[in-house]
Amino acid sequence: MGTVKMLAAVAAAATILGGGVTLAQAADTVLRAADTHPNGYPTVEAMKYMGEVLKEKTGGRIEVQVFDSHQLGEEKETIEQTKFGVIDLDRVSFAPMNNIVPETSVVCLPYVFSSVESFRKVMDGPVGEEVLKAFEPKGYIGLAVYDSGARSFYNSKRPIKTLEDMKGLKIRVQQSDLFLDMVKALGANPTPMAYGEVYSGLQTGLIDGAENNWPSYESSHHYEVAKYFSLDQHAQCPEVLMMSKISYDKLPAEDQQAVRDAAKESVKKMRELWDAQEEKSRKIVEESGVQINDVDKAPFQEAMAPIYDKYASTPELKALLQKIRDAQK
Ligand code: GTR
Repeated sequence: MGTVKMLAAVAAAATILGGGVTLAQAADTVLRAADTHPNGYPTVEAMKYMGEVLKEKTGGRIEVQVFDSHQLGEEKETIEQTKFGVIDLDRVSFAPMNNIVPETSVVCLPYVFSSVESFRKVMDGPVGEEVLKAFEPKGYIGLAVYDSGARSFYNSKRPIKTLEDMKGLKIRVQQSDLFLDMVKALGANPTPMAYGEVYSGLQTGLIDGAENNWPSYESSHHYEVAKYFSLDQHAQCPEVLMMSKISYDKLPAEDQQAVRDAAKESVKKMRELWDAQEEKSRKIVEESGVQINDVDKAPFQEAMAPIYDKYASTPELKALLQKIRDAQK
């Protein structure tokens, strides 16, 4: 077999074996993209879509190769690797960026958005742009904000109806001081842990519960080992699609713009996928016998209110919080 033919065969085999992975033959640049979620999850699909748009915009010169299911590491690790240009594109939650980009904490503050509509309205406007821009001095290009619904608590012990029910529960949180403080303020014991370790943590009783949205609760199978889901919806902490500044700076200006445009175009796609997935995941969870309850949110909101001062501490962050509030009026 000639070298070219052999390469083609290898590429074809890799395409089959790698699931969603496509190997570019003609592309000059292949951007390596990381996501913790499995193939088919809205964020993964949105990133693949972004790759298709980008390929089209650059006449096939740039492709995106998506590594799903935390193949490239847990979020904390991919964030570090992205900083050094080992990973080009990274899709992570705002939460593990909270300690790096303080503006993201303001967006993740408890009950800062009154609804999904107001979240979308705010993030589509100047506030969204301001927050994405804040990634840059830290070594990342913030390309797009993706939906992530609302996060609620779930656990293996009891339904959470009042603050009293939170007392003493060991709750896994993302690696974020804000989330640590939120859980503390509610009287529970926060345990920071990587996403990939939560299932076994729940199973072995190392933790009693965690918090997340419907699609993550379902796709991670946490609902099989933590059967009480309490709809307190404490945070609408979104996802970010970001690029390594090192990788970005290597591209000519025209391609940089194409990356930005492709990412922006994927937001609409992500929302369609998200809305459908939320419904689907909720149904799967409901049918599995999970006990779901509503929560009177007022006492939760009140208990967490003091956190606002800590995370909207500087005049700039206070101003950002005010803009988020004003944009919802
Ligand atoms: C999900 C988010 C993931 C990850 C996960 C977690 O909602 O999409 O990127 O951050 O939460 O709780 O670690």
